Amino acid sequence: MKLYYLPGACPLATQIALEWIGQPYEAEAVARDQLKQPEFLALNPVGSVPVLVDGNLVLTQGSAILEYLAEKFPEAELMPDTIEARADTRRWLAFVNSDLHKSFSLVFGKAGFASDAACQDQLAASGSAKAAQLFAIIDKQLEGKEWVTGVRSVVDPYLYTVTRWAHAIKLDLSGCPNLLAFFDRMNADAGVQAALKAQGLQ
Ligand SMILES: N[C@@H](CCC(=O)N[C@@H](CS)C(=O)NCC(=O)O)C(=O)O
Repeated sequence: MKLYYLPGACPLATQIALEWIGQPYEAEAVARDQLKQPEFLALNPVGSVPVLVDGNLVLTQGSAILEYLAEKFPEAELMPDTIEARADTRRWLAFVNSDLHKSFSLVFGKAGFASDAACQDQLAASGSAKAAQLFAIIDKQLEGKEWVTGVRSVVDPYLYTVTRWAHAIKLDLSGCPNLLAFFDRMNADAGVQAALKAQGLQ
């Protein structure tokens, strides 16, 4: 298995999951300017990471990759057994992937949505405000829980990754004590530390 990533971007979630799974894999950093070059576009026509290559399978979209890994390696217990618990896990995965991650796209990818500097600032401000609202929701969900759904799952590395972004843009998370405690626990996790080290982030 081979993971293509940009250091600290959303494939960090995939790499943490791979570390938790504990099977051999390779990881290759892709330079940002390579993402839109023909060689990489042949892997992912969108020109974004993560991309996971496993034998003949070339898989894109972080949430699909996380679910694939959880299904391929059930012994890692990153997806629960019952249909209801799996649905709940997918719901929080979608929340992080489609809602939280997307609000950061307005911050980090603002130049892709507007050319005017004032519009870009407005987009970044709206994205940050939306992220803050969404973090407050997931903070409530984490109340009394070690993991987002109550048990460790593919959601946790993704939430950790976007919370790193929140810290990077100095988003005020002081009203989210459960999220901050979750972030500290994840920082202390051996798999998280291994993934950070592999991506040159510590
Ligand atoms: N919908 C995709 C989005 C992936 C995505 O936004 N990747 C970012 C990094 S977090 C990226 O590659 N950005 C570089 C670019 O789009 O040029 C997914 O969930 O995997």
